[in-house]
Amino acid sequence: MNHAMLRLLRRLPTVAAALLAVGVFGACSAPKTSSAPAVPTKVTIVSDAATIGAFTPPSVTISAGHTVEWTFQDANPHTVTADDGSFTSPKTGLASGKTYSHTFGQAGTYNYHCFIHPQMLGTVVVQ
Ligand SMILES: [Cu+2]
Repeated sequence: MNHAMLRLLRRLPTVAAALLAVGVFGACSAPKTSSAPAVPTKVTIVSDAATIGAFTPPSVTISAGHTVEWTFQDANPHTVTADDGSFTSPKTGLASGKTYSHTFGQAGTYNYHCFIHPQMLGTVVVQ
């Protein structure tokens, strides 16, 4: 074994310890957002004699950064359209079996409606 290689071998424990320290520190300082994504909050869109359709439940409360998933369960097409236009499912409408999801990054109260049936109303409260 030559002299240079011997020197390297002597330094290996130091190098390994340094790498380990970086690894442990990195794991501890990892942002909490890297954990598995939260299960989306579900809203179902069903037929309703009074309004032609309904969001069930009409109001949900979630934490900022979380997602609401709407499931269309009516043969008639509906939309999920923010009153302020900040999000919408396709305005031609989605019907039974389709889903639409939106992730809310900012706290606030988001009122939405069905573009086809304006009397269908819902609210997402983001805390
Ligand atoms: Cu509708």
